[in-house]
Amino acid sequence: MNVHLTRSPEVEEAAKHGKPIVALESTIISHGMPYPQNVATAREVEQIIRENGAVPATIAILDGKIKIGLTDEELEELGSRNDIAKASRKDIPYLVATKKPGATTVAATMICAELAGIQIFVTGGIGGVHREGETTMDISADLEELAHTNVGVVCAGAKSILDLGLTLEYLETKGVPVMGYQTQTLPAFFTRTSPFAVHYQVNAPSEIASILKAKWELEINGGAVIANPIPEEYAMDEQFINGVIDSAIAKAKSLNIEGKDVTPFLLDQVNQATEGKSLAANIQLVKSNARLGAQIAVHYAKQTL
Ligand code: PSU
Ligand code: MN
Repeated sequence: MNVHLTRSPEVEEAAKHGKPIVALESTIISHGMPYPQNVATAREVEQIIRENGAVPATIAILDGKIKIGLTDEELEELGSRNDIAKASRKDIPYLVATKKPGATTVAATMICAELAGIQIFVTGGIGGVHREGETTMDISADLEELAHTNVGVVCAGAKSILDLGLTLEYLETKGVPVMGYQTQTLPAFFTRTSPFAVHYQVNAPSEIASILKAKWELEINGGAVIANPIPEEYAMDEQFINGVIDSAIAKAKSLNIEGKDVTPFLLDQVNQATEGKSLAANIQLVKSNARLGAQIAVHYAKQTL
């Protein structure tokens, strides 16, 4: 193991016995959801992964170490403190060396998962090309990470705070397969559909595991997006949520919000404007992703035996 990594006792035990492990990010906890729902959700998501036969490894940077798996106290700390850095690829060395706390984004979690030998990672939504990204150059580091780090990312698509069309174009250019779980259209996080098609429809966790295995056996480096639509009963009204998102983007623009603050600002605005309705949807889609991610990890581990 890399000297900068430490595994929680649960993850250590799982690794020793070759049990399937699922990585979880922590920016969603510190910057994606309000306290205390963030911590409660993180715990419930971990439990769903256990119930589905895998071991959860929530990843964060604490005390100069990349933690692969967090204790209950560490989860609480991460969720309740408001001085936790949002850690993407560029931030990992600084946070490790200065021993400052950081919550890992999709990009950073992929890096840490790969270092820890974990192939499957569950989150809510990935970052992407922001609207007007062609002029602002605001393109999430998540996309570049997907281009070269060997981790499968289970998500509910991407929020329409992004330009979903440009995001798909970018992923296609970088050779990142975008698979729709039992769907042909790219889900848009709060809603099950968007105007865009995924590259492939996949219908079973075992099928997804085989595709990932084939990719990496072929030494085609990079990640893959497994897009799992939010369960029907929790999906939000498309017009309503898109209206809220449009206002949030306008507000971000008028306040000159830039760089890494854009995404957390928009997420917070959307949460506030929907009075918790979007938070409830967010929580449910992450749980649904956890179920699917654990099932994929179980099949992946079987196929590598
Ligand atoms: N999108 C969401 N929820 C989130 C994020 C994105 O719907 O919590 C977080 C993830 O951690 C993602 C990061 O990796 O924001 C992307 O930030 P940026 O756009 O600054 O790269
Ligand atoms: Mn950005």
